[in-house]
Amino acid sequence: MKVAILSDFHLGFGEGTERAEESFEQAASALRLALDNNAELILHTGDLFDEDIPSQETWDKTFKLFSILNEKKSDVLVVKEKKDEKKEFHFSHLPLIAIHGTHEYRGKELKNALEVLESAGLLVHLHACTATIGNLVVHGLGGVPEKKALDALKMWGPKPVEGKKNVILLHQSIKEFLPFDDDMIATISLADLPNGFDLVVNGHLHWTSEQNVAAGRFIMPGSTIITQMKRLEAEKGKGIFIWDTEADALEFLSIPNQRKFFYKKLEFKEAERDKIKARVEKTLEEILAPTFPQKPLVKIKLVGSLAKGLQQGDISLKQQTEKFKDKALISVSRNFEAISFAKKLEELRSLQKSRKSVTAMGLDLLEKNLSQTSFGNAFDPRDLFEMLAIGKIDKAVEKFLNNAPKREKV
Ligand SMILES: [Mn+2]
Repeated sequence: MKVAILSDFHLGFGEGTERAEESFEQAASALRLALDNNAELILHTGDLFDEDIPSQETWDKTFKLFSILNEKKSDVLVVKEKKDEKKEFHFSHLPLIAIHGTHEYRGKELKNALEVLESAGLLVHLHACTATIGNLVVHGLGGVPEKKALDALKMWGPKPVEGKKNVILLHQSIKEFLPFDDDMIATISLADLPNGFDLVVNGHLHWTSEQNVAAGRFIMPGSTIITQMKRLEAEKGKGIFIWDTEADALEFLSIPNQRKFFYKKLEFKEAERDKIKARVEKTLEEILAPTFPQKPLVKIKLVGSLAKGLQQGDISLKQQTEKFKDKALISVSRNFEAISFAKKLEELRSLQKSRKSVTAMGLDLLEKNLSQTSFGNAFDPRDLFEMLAIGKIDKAVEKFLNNAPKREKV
C-alpha cells in the first residue's frame, strides 16, 4: 500500500494577515502531491488546525480543502479499535487517519476539532488506539502536555500486531531535537519510542527528519507551512513522505512552488548603531536581489555585543524593514549580549533561578488550591497555569468553566 504521511497543516494560521490563505494553499499542494503519487491512504500527525477552536472561515476553507480527497474514489474499510470498542468506517474517497496535535488539544470531556471531523465522516481520529486498513495497522497517540507525554506513552503501551505492517503516530517534542533538557518542554527521548514498529512518525516539530533509531525507522514530516521561522526549516523545504509498505521504501517529496525562507544570523562585536543598520540593509539587499514568485520570509537574527552604552532597545530597524516590505516578510530578532559575558552569565543564572522558583511556586499554589476544591483531577493545572502565564485569560476561564464538576459528581 502507498501511504502519504503529512503533518502540521496549521489551517487558519495567519488569519486576517497577508498570509491568511497560505496554510490552505500549502495543504492543498501537499494533498495533491499525495494524489499524484498514487497514495491510497493519508496519515496526518496533528496540528491540522492552528487553533483549538477554528473560526467559521477556517471550517469553510477546510471543507473545501477536504474535497480534494474526493478526487480519488475508493472503497475501503477502516476499523478503529479502542480497548473493546470496534468501529467501522467506510470510505468512498481517499481515506485519512489522523491524530490531534497540541494546537487542537482540549480537555477530556470536550470535543476536539478532529473528533468533529470524524463525526462528519471525513477522517478517523486516533488517540491511544488503532485503526486497521488492509494489512496495515496504524497506532496513534494524540498530542498531550509534554510533562505527561512519557507517562501517557507508557500507560498506552502500544504493541505491533504480528503478521501486519505497523506504523505509530505521535505528536510530541523529542529530547534529542531540542537544544536543552527540560521536562516542561520534552519528556520523551528517542530511546523511549516503542520497539517493533515498521515506522515511527512524529509531528509537532516543524522541520523534516528521517533517521534510523533504536526503535527502528523514525521520520518527522515537518509542517507544510512555516509558522515559527526556525533555522532548521530553512535548510530543507516543506514536503510529504510517501511510504510504500510492501517495498518498505520511503521517499520525501517537496511541495512545489513553496514560499522561500531565508534565515541569516549576523554577528557583531561592540557594534555601533549605524553599523548594525547598514549591515542589516546590505543583507536584505543581497537576499532580495532576485525576484521571487511569492514574497519570501526572511528572518535575521542579530547576535554578539553592542558598543558601550548602547542597549538593544535603542536599535530601531523599522526604516530597513519598511524599505523591503513589498519584497519580503521580514522578522528581526535581537539577541545581543548585554554587558560583559561573565556578568551576563551571572544575570542569566539568577534570572533563571528566580523565574524557576516563581513559576514552581505559582504552580504549587494553584495545584494546592485546586486540590482543596471539588475540581479534583478535572484538568491538568499545568495547562491552566500556562494559559494564565501567557495571558490567555479568556481561555483559562473557559477551561475552568468547561471543567467545572458536574452536579452529580459532587
Ligand atoms: Mn505544529
